[in-house]
Amino acid sequence: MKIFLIVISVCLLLVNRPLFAEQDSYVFEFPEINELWMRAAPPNANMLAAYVTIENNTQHNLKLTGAYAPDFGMAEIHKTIEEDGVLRMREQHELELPMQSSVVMEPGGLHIMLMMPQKKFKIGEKVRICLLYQDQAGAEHVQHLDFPVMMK
Ligand SMILES: [Cu+2]
Repeated sequence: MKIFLIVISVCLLLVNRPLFAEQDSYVFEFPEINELWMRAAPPNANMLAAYVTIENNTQHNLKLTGAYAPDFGMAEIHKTIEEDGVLRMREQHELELPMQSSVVMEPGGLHIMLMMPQKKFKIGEKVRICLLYQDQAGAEHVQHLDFPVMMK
């Protein structure tokens, strides 16, 4: 009888473990990435721009908090805004990316501004750009992406 009870409790432990794990753990998922490209520029250009569509198809709210590109001295998320007929660029330190929403970066609007290139880029080549996110718990997540250099 004693052994039988032990067997039952061991079975319950085995059955319960994955159930508890599923309830307690939070699995981070990156948003879906589409339409990513970096605009080809003359070899002497010291500022380049990259564009991407970020779709948060997950069930968690996210924030886009920045970008990092190893081939550049600086990378920032910018928004082009027209003020009194003048186009200005504003750094976006935090872009809300609520669940089931998307952020579209395209020429004339949001973009990844890449400054101080450390090398020259050819059309067709790929450039590593990493996007930085913050989840609801405040944890940082880095998404490593390769942007093709294109002339559009
Ligand atoms: Cu800019």
